[in-house]
Amino acid sequence: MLRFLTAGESHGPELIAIVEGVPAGFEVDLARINHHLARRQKGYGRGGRMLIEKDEVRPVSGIRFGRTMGSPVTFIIVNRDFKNWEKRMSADPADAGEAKVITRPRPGHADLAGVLKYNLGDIRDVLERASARETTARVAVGALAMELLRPFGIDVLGYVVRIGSTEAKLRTGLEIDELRRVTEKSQVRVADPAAERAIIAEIDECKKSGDTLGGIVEVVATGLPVGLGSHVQWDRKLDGRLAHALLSLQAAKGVEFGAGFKVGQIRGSALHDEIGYDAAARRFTRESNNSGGTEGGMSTGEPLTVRVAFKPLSTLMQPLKSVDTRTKAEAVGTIERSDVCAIPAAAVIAEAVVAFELAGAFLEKFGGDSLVEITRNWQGYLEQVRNY
Ligand code: EPS
Repeated sequence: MLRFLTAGESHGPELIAIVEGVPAGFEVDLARINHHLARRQKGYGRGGRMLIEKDEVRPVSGIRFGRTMGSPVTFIIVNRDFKNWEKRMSADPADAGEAKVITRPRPGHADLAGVLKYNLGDIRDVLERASARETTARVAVGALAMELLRPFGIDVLGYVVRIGSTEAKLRTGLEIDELRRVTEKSQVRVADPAAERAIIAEIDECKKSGDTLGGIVEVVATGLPVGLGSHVQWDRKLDGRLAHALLSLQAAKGVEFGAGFKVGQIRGSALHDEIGYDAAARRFTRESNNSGGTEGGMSTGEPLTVRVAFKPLSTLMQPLKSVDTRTKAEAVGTIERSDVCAIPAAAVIAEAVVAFELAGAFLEKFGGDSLVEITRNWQGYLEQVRNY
């Protein structure tokens, strides 16, 4: 079973991820992993923090001479900003007087529920871990998962389809490589230059007025074999697992596959993806992909398409009404340095999360402890499906 934990506070010394269940013999290119971390740092609308950080993994276990050994893989990522927070984030009780206690919770943030649940006096004890800084570790884990999917020709890409009031045209029909090339060049990860201009203007407007913007990202995965996940038990359904993982992302509020929420308004005759057979390729085909690549909780073999809606960031420079938790007097939410819009980064993060869940489902299907063993199982299954 592939699983991971992350640890670390936003302004603490380091972020850590431990990934367990990684089979042996897979090539891991740290430059590729760091490339994904750099992608996550980009995007129009970020605040000052991204000028301080330069995220890179330091591998401390599980990889030797560029290959996995079968043991847990641990990555450490340094928070460069920690040098500005050493006293305020110190583990030493002698430094307790250095911190300014935060008592004005931001509507929309983990602040209020967190201090009540954990019985904490200082909101910082909650916000440090609730922060989306944690997604750096998740991108490192997802990038490792991509290394596990790579030998099997599975490719995963995230991009932006909406920010605020602007919807980006999708340019359907683009191959994933071309979509990658186009969205990678965009400052907001869209494949639509007109939408990009409108989005940048809206971000600028929000920055001026102290507001924030949410949006929707889409992740597509190609090269999946039919049959990842299973219909037989609720917690083995691939779409269910993906939705769980994606909704665990900071600020994520909705997930949809394929035609998504529109399925409720389209007739069955128009919605379901009719089945054909390509005798030369010995494979079943589909005339559409409204399912988003899953039926019955299993991959269909068509591209997986999933979208995630993220709410606008809850740190507002024009703060909303709140209450001081100590005095119970009316107040406004705390102002912290933050971003106006982090949706371009969210596309990279959602992509990583999807990659991890797919790698987990792939390893469950084709099980084994080494690349050689898994490859044999995978090839045998593909042949079985072709001969069906
Ligand atoms: C975040 C607030 C900002 C963001 C941060 C997430 O950080 P800071 O308070 O240090 O300015 O930059 O995101 C990251 C640090 C990151 O690496 O993405 C928040 O409150 O969630």
